[in-house]
Amino acid sequence: MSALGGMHDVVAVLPHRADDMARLDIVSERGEPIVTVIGKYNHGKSRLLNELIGTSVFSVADRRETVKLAGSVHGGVRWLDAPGLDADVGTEDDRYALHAAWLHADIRLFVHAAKEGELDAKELALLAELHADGARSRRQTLFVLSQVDQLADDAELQKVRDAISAQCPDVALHAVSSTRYRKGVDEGKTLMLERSGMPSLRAEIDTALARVPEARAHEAAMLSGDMRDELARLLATLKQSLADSCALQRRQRMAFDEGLLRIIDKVSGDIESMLNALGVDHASVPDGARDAYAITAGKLERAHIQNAYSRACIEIDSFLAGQGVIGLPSEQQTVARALNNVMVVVMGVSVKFRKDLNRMFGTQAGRENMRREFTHYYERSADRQALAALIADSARAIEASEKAARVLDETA
Ligand SMILES: Nc1nc2c(ncn2[C@@H]2O[C@H](COP(=O)(O)OP(=O)(O)O)[C@@H](O)[C@H]2O)c(=O)[nH]1
Ligand SMILES: [Mg+2]
Repeated sequence: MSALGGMHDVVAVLPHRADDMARLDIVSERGEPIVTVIGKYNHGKSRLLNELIGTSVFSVADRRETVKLAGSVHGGVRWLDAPGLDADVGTEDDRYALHAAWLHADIRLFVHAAKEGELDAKELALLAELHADGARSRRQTLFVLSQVDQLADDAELQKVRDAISAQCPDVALHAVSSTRYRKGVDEGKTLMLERSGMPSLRAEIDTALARVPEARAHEAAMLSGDMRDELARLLATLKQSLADSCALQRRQRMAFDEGLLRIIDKVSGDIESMLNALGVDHASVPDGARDAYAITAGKLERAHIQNAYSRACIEIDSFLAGQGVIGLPSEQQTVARALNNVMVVVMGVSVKFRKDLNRMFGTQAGRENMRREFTHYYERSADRQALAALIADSARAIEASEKAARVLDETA
């Protein structure tokens, strides 16, 4: 059961914080403190846990045995047996279990068998990582030098201690032998029991356990504080970019509105002067059959009007093209490509009569209609739509981040 509602809301916004959220969830649950063994396989991890608990819960073998993360609660502590840390046998399951061990542990028992002597590169790297994490999270790591009965004598043990201390100077080594401990318990040999190192390791673990509540509180505050800071920075960035996009959207629209008014006024003015210069209206006088091949006054005027109209359309069209209104929105397009043109849709293909030009350019209603229609297509153009989508995305991201921030605020 998760202690944190809305964990997904945070991970959705900060995906790289999934582990931190999982850890925050664990420390917020206020379950038993968790002690986990970590180290290479066959170094006596499972057996160590069994002896610490006092019963054989975890399977011990010379083979590589512990694959899954196994856990057991004893004396108010959850003990976790992690799979061995071995590069050559690292399956997907192992990595998952190791990862889980890392996430769950409040106290890490780093186990290294004495007979192996020095730490190898992989162990050193892990130990360094554990200590770096400990400095940040206050999670504790105890170094257990295991199976010390396998060394010939105390001088041998001292050699191993010296070698490891040279590798990691600030680390306290807890030398133990599970075999000696078992023998001491079974045969009632107090000295053997003391020499197993297990009672003093157990005392160290108890001291560390006493510090877990304080460490968890620190870790919870640190994790939620870090993530809230990160969210606050993210929100500031998102809000700034939303504000920038909205300002750009307004600026573009103002420039378009101004430009469109100017061009409509200009072409309307040109057409008005052209119409004023014309004399008698010949265009509306229909041509008779005998005029089929003659140049009539009516034909001339119609050609004149069509010319003026085309010029006006070209001027408006080039303004629109400069504003990114290139063609019709995709859902409005037809198979006839020549018709996929905003000018054609708004203005029609041809105009032959003075009254048509007047209706379009000479009246307030006609000019208002052009303004409304062209503005509509401007807002439907690709660039404007992309900007609107960007704004919608930013708004959604801000909403999601604010939701995540509320979840984290509840943990504070
Ligand atoms: N001599 C000796 N053998 C041990 C000791 N602890 C564990 N072993 C043996 O080492 C082998 C591996 O132990 P295990 O706990 O399964 O190691 P793990 O793979 O790290 O979990 C087993 O055969 C254990 O019986 C110890 O303190 N002394
Ligand atoms: Mg094991």
